[in-house]
Amino acid sequence: AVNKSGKHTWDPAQDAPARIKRVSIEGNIAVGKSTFGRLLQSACPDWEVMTEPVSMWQNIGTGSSKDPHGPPQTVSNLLQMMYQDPQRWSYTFQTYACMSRVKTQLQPPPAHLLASEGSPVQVYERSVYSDRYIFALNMFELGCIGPTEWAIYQDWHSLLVEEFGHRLELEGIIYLRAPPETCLQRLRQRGRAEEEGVKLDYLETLHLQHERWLLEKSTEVHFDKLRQVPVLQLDASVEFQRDPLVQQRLISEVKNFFS
Ligand code: TTP
Repeated sequence: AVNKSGKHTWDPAQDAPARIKRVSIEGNIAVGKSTFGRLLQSACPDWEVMTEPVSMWQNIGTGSSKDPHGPPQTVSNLLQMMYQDPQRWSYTFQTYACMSRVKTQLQPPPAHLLASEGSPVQVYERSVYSDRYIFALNMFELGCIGPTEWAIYQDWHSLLVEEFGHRLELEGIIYLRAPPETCLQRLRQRGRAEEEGVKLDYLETLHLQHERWLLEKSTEVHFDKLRQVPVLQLDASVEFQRDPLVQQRLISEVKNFFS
């Protein structure tokens, strides 16, 4: 919508102005999605990167803090629970992770993007689609999400995507691609406590899920529009965190792809 002064405004019942592109960064655990998001954010003033709410999954408040006679407020670390007992907690984890993504993807674009005269882009770390076609599918194939849970997950996921329709759609995907061995090295370097037990074979299965979804365009992907979203594949096996030349090359690949 455009108000009297000619500025673009956000009507939550409507789609974001069509000229704001929505792009997600996808790739294996620890490949460097957050680092790359920060690079994009600083190199492109018209790009707004929405970070992934990992800390929300690590700190879920349980019990009531409002009722003085109620149980004391405690905090659950769902990420840790999922890694410690995947059979018990994977379905719950994916439900919560997906819900937090829907909330993020439905947020209005920030004012500076609405006001931008250039080609604004809203960027997400992962999406409701990787929730389903990477993690939940993987956990189902590993037997950590049971057939009944999987049927229910797919049912409500399809309902959400159909109901929120174009507000969850993406105009592009950046696929940060690196060998699982490189991701394991980066994962060990960052030392997130919950991930201590992650083994190479788990990263290998996640790598294959990314390849099936993003490169082979697997028929598992049920949304036709999603299968047509352009995918920019970037070589993230090179060290890009500290090398400004590599950073520049990657950023210009992204700018060219989305210009
Ligand atoms: P990632 O989404 O891969 O985030 P990251 O911080 O590892 O990414 P990067 O280093 O590339 O910036 O996963 C965060 C943690 O949550 C990781 O341990 C994997 C786990 N996870 C799941 O188990 N299921 C999910 O659906 C998601 C999104 C994450």
